Amino acid sequence: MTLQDKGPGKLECDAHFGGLGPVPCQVLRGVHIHRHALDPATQTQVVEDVRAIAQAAPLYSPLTPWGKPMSVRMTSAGQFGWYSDRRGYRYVDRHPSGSPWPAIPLSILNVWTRFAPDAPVPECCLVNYYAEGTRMGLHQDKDEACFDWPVVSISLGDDALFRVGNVTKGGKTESTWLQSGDVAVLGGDARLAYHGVDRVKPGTSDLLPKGGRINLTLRVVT
Ligand SMILES: O=C(O)CCC(=O)C(=O)O
Repeated sequence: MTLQDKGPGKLECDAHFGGLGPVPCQVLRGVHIHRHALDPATQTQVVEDVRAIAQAAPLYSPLTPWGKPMSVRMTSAGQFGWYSDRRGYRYVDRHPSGSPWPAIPLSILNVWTRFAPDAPVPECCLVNYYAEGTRMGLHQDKDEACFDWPVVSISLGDDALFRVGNVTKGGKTESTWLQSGDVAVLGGDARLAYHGVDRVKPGTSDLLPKGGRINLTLRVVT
């Protein structure tokens, strides 16, 4: 992988993943954003598989530890699901209904293998559904036991304004629009970077018939 400095905030890399040829990549405060990494057919397949996940493990609105429902609705696939309520953020091995989480579909595991080829198999695929008007505040992904492995984040549907800060709270932040098919990798020095989604722009993709945005984050948990 070669990195090229194309001016402030414009570090670019030219990465070859899984023999599929170079993927244009922007590096934003250490987060590698692979533009248009998933072709339309793959995006359609992943959405179909996410639908099956949501049928087995319906979306719900987790409560923050302060008792406020999150605007983004969530569910998970894999051995563990990310969960939050008044007891705090954590991973749990069951959906709130009491059922185990469904397995992570192959179409999604393939994205992990392509962008995190050296990492163990992910144990959680968190599914975030952003309806119009929803957002996710700046936060770190730090509920995992080990930060050696990246978080691989897949965007599907409407564009989202993705904000990245620092590995400590506060300071300067920068944002970029994520589009359907983009894959962001938070790894290395950016594994614990604060990040969030300011807003979703309605009507910018026709992938999801009812609009909105799906984000999938794949993580090694234990
Ligand atoms: O929706 C996104 O692009 C980011 C999701 C996220 O930050 C998370 O699930 O921790």
